[in-house]
Amino acid sequence: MSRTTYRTALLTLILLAACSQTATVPEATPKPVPETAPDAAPEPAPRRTGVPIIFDTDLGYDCDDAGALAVLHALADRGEANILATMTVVGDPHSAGALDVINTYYGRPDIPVGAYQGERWADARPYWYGSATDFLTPLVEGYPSSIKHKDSAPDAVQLYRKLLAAQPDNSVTVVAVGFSLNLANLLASAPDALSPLDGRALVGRKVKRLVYMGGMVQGTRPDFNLGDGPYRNGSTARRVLAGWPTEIVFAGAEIGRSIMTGSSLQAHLPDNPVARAYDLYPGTNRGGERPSWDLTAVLYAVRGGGDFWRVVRDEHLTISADGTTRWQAGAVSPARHRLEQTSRSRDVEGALEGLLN
Ligand SMILES: [Ca+2]
Repeated sequence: MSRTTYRTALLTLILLAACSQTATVPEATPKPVPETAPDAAPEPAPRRTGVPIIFDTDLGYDCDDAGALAVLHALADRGEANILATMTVVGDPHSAGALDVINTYYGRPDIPVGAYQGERWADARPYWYGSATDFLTPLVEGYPSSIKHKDSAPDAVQLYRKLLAAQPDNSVTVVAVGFSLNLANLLASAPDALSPLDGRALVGRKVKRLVYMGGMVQGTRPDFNLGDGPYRNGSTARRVLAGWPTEIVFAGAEIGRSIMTGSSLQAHLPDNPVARAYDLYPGTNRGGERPSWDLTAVLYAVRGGGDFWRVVRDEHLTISADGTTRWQAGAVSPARHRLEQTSRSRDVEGALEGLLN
């Protein structure tokens, strides 16, 4: 028998045996169809990948904080960011609830929300545009969330300490897109049951980088996030600038100012609470857009500069007594860097709008 003939005969035998076995297997008994569909199997816990982020915001002063959180959720959906917590530094009682609304809408209702719980701000004072009540209350009352009032949210500093203590060393990126009070209070916090380290040592061990929306280049007026004013205190910003033990990368107001976003979100997803925030906020332009100050800080924190920005590493920041910021030649340690845009604003707009929709 030639080798080819032998192989053919062997294959034929194998096939016959297989057919024979198939013929002797009894027909499978069909499973009865349940009268009611069984509960869906529990979804496996989502894999937490991406840059671990703590988002610290003054949501209530502007709608771009809401847009920034939407961008962060979109990056988390893509596995690029892992949102450890969202913190508000705003004294308004509804700011924490609005954060919880947005986290819940994007399918992450379990993200911890911390709130500034220190001495009460004068809640009746006007905001930059309108009032926080006009802006935040419809979000909290119109959408599901487990937190409605800051009294049911943990203290921001306590939450920072608890979360940081549980993270790997040198791993966490803090993105601050509001005032500096939570960060200053964290640095000043004492060892406790959550961590044997004081705040500065805890940050130094666990935080990799702080990305701060603020620190405009050669400002001619007090910086909105780092200067003095209602609901904020420039002295806390100077304490953070001097005492924060890791690198800080600042995205000054000039970075997001000409990058306009928000209108497509309102057009495509009008029921989205972030679209509602842009609609309610009195400072949006006629097309429903707002500069992307906070959105750009989040995008840099997760993706780095990419084609959009370069990091200026040979300067350092000073904050004058009135909160005016200046960048001067000469690097310092720990590093205080700033972003400089290297691309067209519409390219960044396209990237952000692609994430928002
Ligand atoms: Ca902000």
